[in-house]
Amino acid sequence: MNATPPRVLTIAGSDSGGGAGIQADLRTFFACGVHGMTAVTAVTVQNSLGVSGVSTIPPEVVAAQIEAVADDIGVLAAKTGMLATAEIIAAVAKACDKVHIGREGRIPFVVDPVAASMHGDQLLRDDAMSALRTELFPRATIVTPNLDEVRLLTGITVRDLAGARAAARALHALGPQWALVKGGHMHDDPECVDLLYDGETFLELPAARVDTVHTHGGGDTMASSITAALARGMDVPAAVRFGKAFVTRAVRHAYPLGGGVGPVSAFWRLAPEEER
Ligand code: PXL
Repeated sequence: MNATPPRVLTIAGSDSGGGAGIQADLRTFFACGVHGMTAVTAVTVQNSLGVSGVSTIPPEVVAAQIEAVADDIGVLAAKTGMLATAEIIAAVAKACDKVHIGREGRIPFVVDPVAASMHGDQLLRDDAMSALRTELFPRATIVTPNLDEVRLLTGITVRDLAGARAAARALHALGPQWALVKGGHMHDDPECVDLLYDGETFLELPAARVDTVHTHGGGDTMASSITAALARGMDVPAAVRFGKAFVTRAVRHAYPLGGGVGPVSAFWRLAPEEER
């Protein structure tokens, strides 16, 4: 018999264009050699030009997906993406407690507080941001906001490393074990410095900025590669270094798609060594 690979769960929305969301997560899980499972929260009608419709899944169906896979298959690490509504967030929090996902239950839990697409399409209702803060952040092993999400969550506009440190402190105070402030949206900075904080120590993770507009699904790819690494038993700093290296290569291999913004590409992992 073949060995069962590590099993991971994404709780997120579908992107019909295949660039971000559940589709990016599954591609990343595949490239990382882990078995990906899904609890779908919403179906977006989407192409490379943007989102033209959203249909949310009933909260009890989201919870049932989480419980079904956890009870039978088992989950070694989980992540969240687009959660859409406060009702879905409440159902996710309850289901995760039931199956021991999250810091109390000890199954690593990556909370990526997805608020909007790159085009500015809203993926989380206004009233749901506070539910994310109060219901999911205290359960998270790590939260992974970009700078737009940092501003919505904390009110802090990050312009430099000192601002990123203040934001990391404010995020950590909301209850996660670790906060990762991603610097990718600081567009005039030639480096994309991410800042990782556990309440005591700041770890700076720089990477050269890649000149491309095709970064759709970048945040999802980073959070899902961190999740895969945690499922493989890495500690949080090692998993974040792995995720940062994974997404940097994925941005370097991003490709055009349709008439708008193309996705980052987990395909780099399939390329010959010299082309990575
Ligand atoms: O990249 C964030 C994201 C997450 N989930 C879904 C999305 C997007 C961005 O467009 O569509 C479903």
